[in-house]
Amino acid sequence: MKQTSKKRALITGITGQDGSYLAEFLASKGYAVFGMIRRASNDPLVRVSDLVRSKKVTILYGNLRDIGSIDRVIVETCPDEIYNLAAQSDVGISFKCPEETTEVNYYGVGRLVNAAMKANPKVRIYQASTSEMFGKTKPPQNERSPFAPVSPYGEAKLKAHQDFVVRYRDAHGLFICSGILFNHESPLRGEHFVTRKITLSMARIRLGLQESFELGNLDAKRDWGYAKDYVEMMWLMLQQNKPQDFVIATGESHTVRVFFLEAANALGMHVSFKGQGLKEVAVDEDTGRIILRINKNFYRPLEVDYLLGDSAKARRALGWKPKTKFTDLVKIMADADLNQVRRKLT
Ligand code: NAP
Ligand code: G4F
Repeated sequence: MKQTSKKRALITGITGQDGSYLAEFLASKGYAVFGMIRRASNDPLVRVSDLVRSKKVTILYGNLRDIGSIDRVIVETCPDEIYNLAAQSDVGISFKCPEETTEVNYYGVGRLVNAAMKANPKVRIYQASTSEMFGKTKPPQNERSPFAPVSPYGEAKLKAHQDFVVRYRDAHGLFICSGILFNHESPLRGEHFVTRKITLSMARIRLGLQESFELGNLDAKRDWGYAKDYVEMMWLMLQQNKPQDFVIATGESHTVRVFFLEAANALGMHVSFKGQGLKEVAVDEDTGRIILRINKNFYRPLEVDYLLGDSAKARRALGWKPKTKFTDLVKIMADADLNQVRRKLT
């Protein structure tokens, strides 16, 4: 039962990068914030421990694979707004675990949306859609671009967008929006995503704790923004008069190679590339050591080569402007990892 007049927001995926930034943002807006988490064998609350301790966020157990748990979470929280950020969000892993990916990223969305609509037809829902849905579509990509996903992750997210966002909005008048977000990163990014893998490994190499690390395709291009800048857009989409989908991106794209070079620069390291293909390496010019090798196991069976978002619609309708430039984003991440690794040393 509702006990306060505060607006109530339910966030699935609150333990993830975006969930933790969004929880902080909504708490600062005066929302009663509820986070759904799944059972884990170790503490899943590291990113939101301060918010939980200060009672700005209430945690409930639930899993997008389990309809009973979703029903219970919705009945117990009576949300005015739901932010569905929970997902198997790793594109590479989606090739290895396609069933789980479809189960959570497609059927899970259906379970949540149906349960939410049954409890409150006026609920407003944000669905975390993705630029991965564009796949092989030529850049720049915007809301009118065709979708051509190449990964099980992209396919599941696209089906969820078509079946539970677009169709439910048309057929049931549900207030549901897809944020088609391009890659966004931060010091809270999972350590297996390429940007964080680079900044963390390079920080460890810089402090002499690691000799080298391995990457896959250095030539894929991504439109990388700062996660902290992006969560406000999720909220803004649900404050509009009409539910609509929006592309959120910086409009700048860089290769993985450039991200690596920029991270080296941010850490005061001088590096150069030598060799070609799988034999290519990066050398630390100050020590002469190889610090990066290519490993074909980090290549994907199918790659999205070039993502570059056109968020003119969001700029117009939501006043969206990315605040953090690419070089500043890399510096924020590199500095945070250097400090974190140093703290662990003392
Ligand atoms: P993330 O850090 O990987 O977080 C994913 C969250 O989903 C975690 O809290 C995870 O819980 C939870 N989760 C996974 N399976 C679940 C299940 N079966 N039931 C309940 N919760 C489950 O991802 P993120 O980067 O914050 O991204 C948030 C959302 O935006 C995701 O849907 C992602 O696909 C989408 N997206 C992200 C980007 C990006 O660049 N970051 C771009 C476009 C779209 P555990 O902590 O227990 O694993
Ligand atoms: O950091 P990534 O794993 O991100 P990816 O695949 O673009 O997916 C992220 O962004 C999507 C939005 O477009 C989200 F929907 C999704 O949830 C996720 O947040 O890989 C980026 C690029 C890829 O081209 C990959 O092949 O980096 C390349 N890469 C090269 N070496 C690597 C590696 N990626 C990872 N994870 N690890 C490597 O060693």
